[in-house]
Amino acid sequence: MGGLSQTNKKLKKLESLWAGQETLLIVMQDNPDPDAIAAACALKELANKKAGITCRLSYGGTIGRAQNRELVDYLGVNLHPFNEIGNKYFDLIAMVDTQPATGNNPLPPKILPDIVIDHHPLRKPTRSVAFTDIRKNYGATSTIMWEYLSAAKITPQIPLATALLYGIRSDTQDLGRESIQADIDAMEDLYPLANKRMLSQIQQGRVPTGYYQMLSTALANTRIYENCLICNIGEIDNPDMIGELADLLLRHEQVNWVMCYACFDNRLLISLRTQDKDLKAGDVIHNVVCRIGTGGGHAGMAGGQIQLQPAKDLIRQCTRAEKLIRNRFLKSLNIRNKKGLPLVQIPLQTKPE
Ligand SMILES: [Mn+2]
Repeated sequence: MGGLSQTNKKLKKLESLWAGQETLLIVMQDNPDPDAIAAACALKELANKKAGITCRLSYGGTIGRAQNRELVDYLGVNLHPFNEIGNKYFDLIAMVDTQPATGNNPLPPKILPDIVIDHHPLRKPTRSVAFTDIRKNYGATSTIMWEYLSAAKITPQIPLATALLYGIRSDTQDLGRESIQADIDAMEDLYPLANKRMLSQIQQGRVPTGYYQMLSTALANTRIYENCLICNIGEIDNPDMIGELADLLLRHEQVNWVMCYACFDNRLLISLRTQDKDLKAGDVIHNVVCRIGTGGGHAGMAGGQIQLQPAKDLIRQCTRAEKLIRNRFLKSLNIRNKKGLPLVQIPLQTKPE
């Protein structure tokens, strides 16, 4: 079925679901990325314009990455931490770019949302949701949301168009990974509506010294095992960096697989990236976190998390979990050499002239 005719049908269903309702909570994943932020804003626009529904956008974790903060500022949208806003006072709950009980969003697993729109593979609990639109071949949820706006004949304002374009570009790495014709079409439609200068300003978001310190530590803690890299970032205050580093490391010319992990907020967070055509990152992450955490993802990228017990010795727990995920990861890829080599030599400090 073509994207737009499917979207038209879905839109009708959505309109009957939210008819007569007044408030909608839109839940994003923890540490929402540009795709999640743009998709949530687009759903808000749709619910506002088509049904006069008041929406609140909510997330877990932080808005850490400079580009994402820049994007939120530009959109002028209020994003509410879930622990401050809760879900009690809303007629409806929607989820975008994530699904119930995945472990990467703040909605308690007992609470089922009414609407789920996502491009990750369908999860079991999602089947019980009243309205779902899961298109796992799409490169971005922003592409799906752009189709909804088109079907509803809503032309987004410049900031929203810019955000949707950015959402698609960053989730597909400029169509370089896991994208389909629908993503290309959406980008072509959005391009004339977007503020290109603003887009490049957002992408070049300024960063503090700590960013380079983190990068330096992470590179020093990266080991190469045949065609795969494992990077231990250590403790971080900005979880978006895990995916950003994984993308950077996957550019290594000999590397097909990357696993990056870091400790954040009493959790061990993991990002996988691959160019492997035979084995999916989403399947490998399930092996890696089996029985100790949660995870999911696409063919080329996946993420997982392991909850640690804050009261107990965190460093020991972390070290044990790290060893386990490293071994499981290498085993999944049939890599026997468990020692690996440092990716880079740390140079001796040079004295100033
Ligand atoms: Mn996405």
